[in-house]
Amino acid sequence: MAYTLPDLLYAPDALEPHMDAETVRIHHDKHHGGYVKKLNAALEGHADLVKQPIEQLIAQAEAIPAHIRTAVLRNGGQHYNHSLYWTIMGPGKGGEPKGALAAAVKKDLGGFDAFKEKFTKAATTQFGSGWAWLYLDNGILKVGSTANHENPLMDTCALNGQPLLVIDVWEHAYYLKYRNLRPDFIAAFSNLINWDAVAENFQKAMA
Ligand code: MN3
Repeated sequence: MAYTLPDLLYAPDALEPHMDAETVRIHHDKHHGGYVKKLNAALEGHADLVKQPIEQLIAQAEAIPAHIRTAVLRNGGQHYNHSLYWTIMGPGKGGEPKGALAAAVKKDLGGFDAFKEKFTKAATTQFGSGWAWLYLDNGILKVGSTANHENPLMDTCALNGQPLLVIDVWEHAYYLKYRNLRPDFIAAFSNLINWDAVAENFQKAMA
């Protein structure tokens, strides 16, 4: 048993022109694939840990033996974050949330424009490598960012809750096409957000 790299739900060139095929290919196969390999290597001889869903594995730092904790949280966090990232994008997406999610965005964040502003700011101002999130904290939608591999599922993270939507702002996510222009990548990303998938994550998190 081992953790596996999930297949993309679309062709690598399907997100053009907002995200180029070469970035998607390298990012998925090499970067995400590399985290999965390193995660499995760190967990060799720990079959009890490997049988947990990735969400559970990374949630409690103290439950991971100290000598492999850093490697498991880093690579396991990256495995979880990227797995979510691929599923909340799609070709011909973008637009705005509908239904219950739209209502919650209005109630908790002040509406879609306010969400967009908060999310863009979180992604733009994250210093160095990291992620920006829309997540559910005790039934309340929140926006925030994390450094490196961290995510709101981890009890070691400053944010707490269930991740719904994420953008990768590591340079490997955009540098081939956007070079140093992270804000241009973040703006283009809004054309890729699969709000139906985010709404599904919202429903599950509310249940
Ligand atoms: Mn990445």
